[in-house]
Amino acid sequence: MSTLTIAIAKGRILDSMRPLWEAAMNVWPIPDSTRQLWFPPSAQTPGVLIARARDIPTMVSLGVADLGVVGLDVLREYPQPDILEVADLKISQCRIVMAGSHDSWPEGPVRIATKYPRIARQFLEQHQISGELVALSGSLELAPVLGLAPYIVDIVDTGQTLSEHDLHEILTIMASSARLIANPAHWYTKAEAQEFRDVMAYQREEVGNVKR
Ligand code: PRT
Ligand code: MG
Repeated sequence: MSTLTIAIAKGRILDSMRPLWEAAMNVWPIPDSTRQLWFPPSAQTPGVLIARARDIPTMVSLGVADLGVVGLDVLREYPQPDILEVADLKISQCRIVMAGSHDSWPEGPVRIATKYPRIARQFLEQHQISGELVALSGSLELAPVLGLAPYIVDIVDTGQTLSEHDLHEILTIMASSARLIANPAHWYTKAEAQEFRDVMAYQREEVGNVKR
C-alpha cells in the first residue's frame, strides 16, 4: 500500500508525466475524461492531486502532498523556501525568452509584457536595462500586435507561436523543465518518497545534490 501523494501541475506537465509514470508503475491512477482532481494512494500506485502550477509549491510546503511536479519557471517566479528540489524530470522542456517585433536588443527604456514579472525584473536588473513591465496572465503574443508593449518575456518551445505573430526571439533568459519537489520533513522521514524519485528518475539525470 502506498502512503505517498504527489501534486502534479495540470495541463502539459500532467500529460507529460503520464508516460513516465506508466513506464515506472504500470498503472496510471487517473481515468480518461474524469474531472476528479484527487486520487488517493492505492496498493498499486501513489495518490495524485491535480492543481494549478503555482499552487503546487504551496501544497508541498504545507505537506498536503509529499512530492510535487512543477515547471522550474513556476518555481523561480513563485519561490517557496520550504521545499526541496529533488530531481529534474526533463519533461515539459522549454525556455523563457525575451522576444519582440524586432530581432535586436532594445535601445533606451523598454516596455515588456510578461506572465513572469519576477524573472523579467531580475533579468533587467542583472543587465542594467531600464524597463517597464506590464503584467499579463496569458496571450502574451497579443501585446506587440496590439501596441501594448513591443517586447515580451514568455515561454517558447518550438517557436511556432512567436513566428505566427511575427515575433523574433532576442535572447534566452532561462531554460525550464519539470522538477520533482519535496516537503523536507516527508522527504527525510518517508523512504517511499526517495524510492519514488529513484524510480521516476532512473533514466533521467538527477539534479545533483539536493538543494533548496
Ligand atoms: O494557465 P497556465 O498557462 O499558466 O497553465 P496551464 O494549466 O495552461 O498549463 P500549461 O499546459 O500551459 O503548462 C504550463 C507549464 O508547461 C509551464 O509552466 C512550463 O513549465 C511548461 N511548458 C513547456 C510550457 C510550454 N512548454 C509551452 N510551449 N508552457 C507553455 N507553453 C506555451 C507558451 O506559453 C506559448 O503560448 O506554448 C506556446 C509556445 O509554444 P511554441 O511551441 O509555439 O513555441
Ligand atoms: Mg497554458
